[in-house]
Amino acid sequence: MSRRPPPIVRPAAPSRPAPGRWRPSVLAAAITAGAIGLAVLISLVVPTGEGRGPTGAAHPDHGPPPVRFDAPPLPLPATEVASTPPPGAPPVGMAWVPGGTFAMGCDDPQMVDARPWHGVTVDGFWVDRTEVTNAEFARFVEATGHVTSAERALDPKDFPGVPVGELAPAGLVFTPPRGPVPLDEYARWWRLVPGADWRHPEGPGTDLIGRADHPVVHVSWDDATAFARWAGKRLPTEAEWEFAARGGLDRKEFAWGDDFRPGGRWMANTWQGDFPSTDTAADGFRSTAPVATFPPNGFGLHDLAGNVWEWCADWYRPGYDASEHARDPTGPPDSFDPAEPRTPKRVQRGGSYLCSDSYCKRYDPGGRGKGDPTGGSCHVGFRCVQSAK
Ligand SMILES: [Ca+2]
Repeated sequence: MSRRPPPIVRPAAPSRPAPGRWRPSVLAAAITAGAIGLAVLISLVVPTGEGRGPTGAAHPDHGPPPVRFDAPPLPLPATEVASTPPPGAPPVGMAWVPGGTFAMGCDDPQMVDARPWHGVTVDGFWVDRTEVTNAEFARFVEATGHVTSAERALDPKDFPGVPVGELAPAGLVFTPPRGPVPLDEYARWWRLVPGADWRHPEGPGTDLIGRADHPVVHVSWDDATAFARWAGKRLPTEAEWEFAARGGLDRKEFAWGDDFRPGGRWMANTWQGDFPSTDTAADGFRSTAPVATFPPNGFGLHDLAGNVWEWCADWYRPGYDASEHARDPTGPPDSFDPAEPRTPKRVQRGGSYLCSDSYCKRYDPGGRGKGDPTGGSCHVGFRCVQSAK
């Protein structure tokens, strides 16, 4: 039984800034400079426009979030998986999650945005057993001609005076430094690489050979929702995602229980070694792993922890309102990220192959990530759900 030392939990990795919301000279500089990368981008860029809420209305200049952090939490219900039978034969690649009541969130003092525990009830739903793969995404692109966010050049109209060549499509690629670096300096390991996209995960010259069954990456929330519509599905709500991830267990540390490596077995594709310089890949994978390589959880679902972050439908706001028992919650009406107040964010869940207990332990079932809906990176993907009919 291996229990690890208390983790240091840091913010989830950023995603590519949204076209049209960033000062072009800095974006251009970041693209041109390459290795200077994201921290420069984050520290210097000034949003040039307001974000948009789900209705398309201008996003307000955010004040404090409406979440009542000081509200006394209600008594937590015991996790109870409903006995609702599946409404029919399972759609291809999907599993039935019968719904039920559970404790959502966590009490980890280092994951403030995922607190507190609160009672939630969800109805039954179908969910993809695995993350959407490159092969599945390729079928979608072939059928629809969809061009992903990372494959689109920034519109010169939004960036007058910037050479067109500097508005090239680009994706964020993890590039490990040669040795230890300060863990608050994203630029040391993230590069905005022109030409990096879902077909070229590490940039020009890379491809998907041998990776058909790996999760698709460099997909934005917009790309994921487009895929879901095409497939007759939708993205999970955050509550659905977490209920599915917990696999019927009650407040366990991991999607499979409280032991990170039961019987010495690796249960997820995460990072081993010193982040961000040395991944020993003791679990067998230094980047993405084929989906379903690791054991399923109690609902028969794979990779709810690690491999790639997964987009959820909800807008992101830190914390939860624990003052009432929510039923099939769909999240807050709009977004607020204190770290980037002017950039609306959608929720990501599950952590990735870059998550390490020495840096970011957000592969816990209650851990939360966030991202600009028009952005993506080399470790963000998704899975879909389908409502019961
Ligand atoms: Ca790994």
